[in-house]
Amino acid sequence: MIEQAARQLAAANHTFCLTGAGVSAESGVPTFRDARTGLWARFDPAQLASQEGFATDPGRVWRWYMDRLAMAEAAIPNPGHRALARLEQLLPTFVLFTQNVDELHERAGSQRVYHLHGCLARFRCNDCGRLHELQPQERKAPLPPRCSWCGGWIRPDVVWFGENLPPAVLDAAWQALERCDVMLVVGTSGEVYPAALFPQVAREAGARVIEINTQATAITPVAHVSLRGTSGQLLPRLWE
Ligand code: BJW
Ligand code: ZN
Repeated sequence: MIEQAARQLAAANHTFCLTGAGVSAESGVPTFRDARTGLWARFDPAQLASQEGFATDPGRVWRWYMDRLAMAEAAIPNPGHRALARLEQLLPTFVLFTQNVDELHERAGSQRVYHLHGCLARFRCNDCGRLHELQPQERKAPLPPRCSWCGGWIRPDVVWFGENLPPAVLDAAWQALERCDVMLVVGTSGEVYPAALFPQVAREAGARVIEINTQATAITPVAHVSLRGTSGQLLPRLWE
């Protein structure tokens, strides 16, 4: 199975890779939907990852994200991240679309990375949208800082439920989906839209869909090949 996947990748003209939280699990960054260790097993997404939750208690949302940012910054890219950076070097038309907000792909050396759900370490005003650089002490404050332009709350530049994905990133994704002949889907449950639609769209446009995950997911029925195991173990074997 893995040899077949490796052959398909080696022969691909355009490879679209979609990653999710599972890729960072081996770096110690928790996933969202793991029944025991996932963030949503311990925290309520409606309170923390929505405009309503932020309006209700901006301090709670801010502190939760700043704790996660500190964890992400302390994490180290794992062999799965490094393998994807290597694949990008080997395959000139490889593009990576990630749902992850931790930037471990970039820290592993990936350069063609599109962030579908934003980045934890970037900050913008919730009202006027302007980007802000923060001082270290502002991150540790119990409440989010205020925007120097309009006075609105500053928030991490991530995409909450009910919010649109960055239009330029989504446009790039739809275009790449039309072109790709191999899609590699790694470490995502395929529960969150619109990213969850990508494998089906690619397949309908003629791509081979290869899934890497420790378990079956909503993507599995759409995949031509499903490889079971961790991304850190399987991804480095894709060009052997
Ligand atoms: C391993 C492993 C190892 C573990 N190796 N594998 C159509 C139908 C129904 C609903 C909607 C729809 N269109 C839009 C919606 C609403 C909503 C949605 O999708 N809801 C569903 C949950 C039903 N979507 C939105 O609101 C999106 N916006 C949007 O569409 O705007 C237009 C619109 C609005 C309203 C209505 C209609 C249209 C925005 C979605 C934003 C998602 N945000 C979050 C939080 C980001 C900030 C933060 O980090 O806090 O993004 S939610 C969370 O889920 C996070 C993730 O990026 C995302 C996906 O999770 P992921 O990466 O798949 O992680 P897990 O935990 O689910 O899975 C991990 C996988 O790894 C598992 O399979 C494991 O087995 C595996 N694994 N270890 C390999 N070592
Ligand atoms: Zn502002």
